[in-house]
Amino acid sequence: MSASATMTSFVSSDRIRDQFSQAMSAMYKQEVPQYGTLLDLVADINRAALDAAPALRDRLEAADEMARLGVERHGAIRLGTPQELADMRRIFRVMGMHPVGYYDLSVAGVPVHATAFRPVDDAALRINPFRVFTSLLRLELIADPALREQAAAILAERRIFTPRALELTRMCESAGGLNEAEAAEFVREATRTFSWHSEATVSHDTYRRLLAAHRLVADVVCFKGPHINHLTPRTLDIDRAQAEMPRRGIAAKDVVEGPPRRRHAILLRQTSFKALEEPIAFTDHAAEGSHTARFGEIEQRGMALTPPGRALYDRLLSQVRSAGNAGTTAGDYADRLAAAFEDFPDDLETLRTQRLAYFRWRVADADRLQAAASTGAAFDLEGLYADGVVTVEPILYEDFLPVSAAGIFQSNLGGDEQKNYAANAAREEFEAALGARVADEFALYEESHQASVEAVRLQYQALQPA
Ligand code: OOG
Ligand code: NI
Repeated sequence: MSASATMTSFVSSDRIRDQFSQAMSAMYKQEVPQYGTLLDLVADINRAALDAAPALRDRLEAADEMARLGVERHGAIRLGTPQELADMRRIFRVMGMHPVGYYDLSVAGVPVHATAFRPVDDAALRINPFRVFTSLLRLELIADPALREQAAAILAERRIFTPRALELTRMCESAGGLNEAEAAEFVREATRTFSWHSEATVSHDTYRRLLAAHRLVADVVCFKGPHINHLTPRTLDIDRAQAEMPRRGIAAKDVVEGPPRRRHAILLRQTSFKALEEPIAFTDHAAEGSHTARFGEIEQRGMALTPPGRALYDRLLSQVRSAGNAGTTAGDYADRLAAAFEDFPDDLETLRTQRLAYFRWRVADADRLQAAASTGAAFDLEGLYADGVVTVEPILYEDFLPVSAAGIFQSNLGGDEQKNYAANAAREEFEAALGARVADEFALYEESHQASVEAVRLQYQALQPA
């Protein structure tokens, strides 16, 4: 068989990811029926938001976000060993998902560090932006050496991927793709890694000791695999979603994480419902227990910020949350948050000219572009913009926020324990375990911005007289 004949039979990684995200959603709906309620709620709110604001629909369509909105989700998993993380990267790569960003959660008292596996190029993001927030347990943060060793020994025994999932991954790596039947099988096999197991791999006593070290340690170490712990649809109005949850019998988290409500949304706002208490059987059958890990989350996405924009966001947020302030639980949190963010410009032109956010350029009026180019004048982007020939759209934020992630972890670990670890980011160890560097999110947004400028320039130049 010729190379090209083989090539044409490959399913694109974008389609495999799309199928995988749908399979995960179907599985989670079966496992956690409340997630299905959440999907209905978000679909209702998105429909109402679009009906109420035709301009919003136009803007989403112009930014190529309409088609992906209904399929858009993110999920989260927690891994136990460097080998699991390395294999996870290979499996996600089959689906066109690559590690972006490094998140140190130890600062927030959670003994993990993480990355987000997601598609990175604009075309792939348009098809299905499925992302998985992937944490790696940091056993070195467990204080008791005996318990630490026991946890490592338990993790060393488990195999979280099916042999066939790994075999199909190797086939994809060596051949350069998977055919239709292989891709379908790959999706089935990969999905199994993230399913729920109500039998723990340890005795009740071991579970209790690991739980005492940190609830998250028990969640990672005591099970056969990294059950998906939430899936998150994207809403166009998170405040309405937050208000609607209790009306549909869902116990919502107290506050929405992230920036306040604004005219022009920035970054990411998130809320969740409390983790379910699920019955667990232990190996010694000594006792029936329960475990709380799995929950549902809703997000609203806004524009990606540049490094100065992000620094401003971080400064304003920490001002609201710093010592001396009553933290997020106080009843006036939303008001204090809104007050602090009055210092963050909320009109697109200021955000653009002060370089606080990333924008994508596009031609607004092809006839006038032609007219401008035919004069032979040199390409002048700002001039064309001032004349309304080209326009900009904010670039959507595709990543996560460490402070918000910590809030999501905490509100779902059950109990109100607060462990304190010294802040110690260990990005190099994480990348060594991963077997790759994580991509820089800012570089990706900058690339997307530059590519849009280039595309407009090429269109202009093609219309210029020879
Ligand atoms: C991950 C929590 C972080 C988010 O959306 O920020 C997260 C976890 O609980 O494992 O999913
Ligand atoms: Ni999440």
